[in-house]
Amino acid sequence: MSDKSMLDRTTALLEKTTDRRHFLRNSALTALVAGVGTACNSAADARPPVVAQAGAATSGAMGAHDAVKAVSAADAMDAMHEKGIKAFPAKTAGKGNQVLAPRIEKGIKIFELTASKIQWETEPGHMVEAWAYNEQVPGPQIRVREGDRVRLVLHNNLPESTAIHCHGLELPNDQDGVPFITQQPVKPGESYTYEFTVPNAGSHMYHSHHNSAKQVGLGLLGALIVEPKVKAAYDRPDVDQVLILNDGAHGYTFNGKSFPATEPIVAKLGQKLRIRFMNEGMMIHPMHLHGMHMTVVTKDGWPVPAPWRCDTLNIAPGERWDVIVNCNNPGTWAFHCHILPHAESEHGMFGMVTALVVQA
Ligand SMILES: [Cu+2]
Repeated sequence: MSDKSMLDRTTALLEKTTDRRHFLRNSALTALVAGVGTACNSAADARPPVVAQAGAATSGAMGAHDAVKAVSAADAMDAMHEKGIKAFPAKTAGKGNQVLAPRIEKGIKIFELTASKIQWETEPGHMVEAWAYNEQVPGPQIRVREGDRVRLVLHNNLPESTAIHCHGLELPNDQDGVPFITQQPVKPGESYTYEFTVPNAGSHMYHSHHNSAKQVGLGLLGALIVEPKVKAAYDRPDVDQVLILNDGAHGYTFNGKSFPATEPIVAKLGQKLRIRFMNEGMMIHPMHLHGMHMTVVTKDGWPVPAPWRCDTLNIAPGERWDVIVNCNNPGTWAFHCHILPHAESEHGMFGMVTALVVQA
């Protein structure tokens, strides 16, 4: 193709301003062709007519040929990004963090957890080996009340020993679930029973405390939520959402799924949303919400001295942070980890990305 015909094609492209997408693309292209280097130019409105700019292309930083090539490469990349977004929320087999109803015997709430090896779909078509409680990643959500008598029965169907630690509960020492410190490991094929009176309220977790970098990374974890005896205002939200972060063998996940298979959080305009962030991974994840701020109300289950506001909140391994979002801005808002390689690549968004949908 001669330089002249490429220039003609560029000019023709620039004149096709039929929709916003073309307009945006052409703005970028015009800027490139004119050698401006950026579409975000405060003098954009004062630009000379398109054809005259295109005529200057040969002396610009990027020639017309390069500009056409760049647009074509950008189109290919944008198509991949668009495909991922359009797929959201993508369907996958299996759903973790489902509330587990206890069996009640003589006033004791009994929860049975069976640890076994399963196949888990983190995103469409991506099957991974998981070590899971009751075939869920995260394991079933356990919800109890401050002062409840609770029995946790662990059945180990794994090829390794394991144990359960209730992370955040201030239990008697012998119920702490740490092999060789407070108990013997629970061998393959064995069962083990924990029993205690729930001492402190808040957003807590249960997880393996044996070979844990591997076992928790593979999915042996879950939310353990303790309702307080005396409720604060933030204990009566319209929507209560657990968001467990993990970054082990399954990649970057929210509640066991990667974007576009993560679940959107949905609230109606004016509703109060409580998000219970829990980090079961090995890295810090600064969670960033678009469009609205979060008000931090508890840390590791304890009320903060004074609630404070932010739009980006670091969630370190082992931490739980509870926030309230006043859903006052309608729309679909990106909600993601802001360590960008945990959320986006050349191929589009992945991993720790979801959306808060505020319905008007
Ligand atoms: Cu992250």
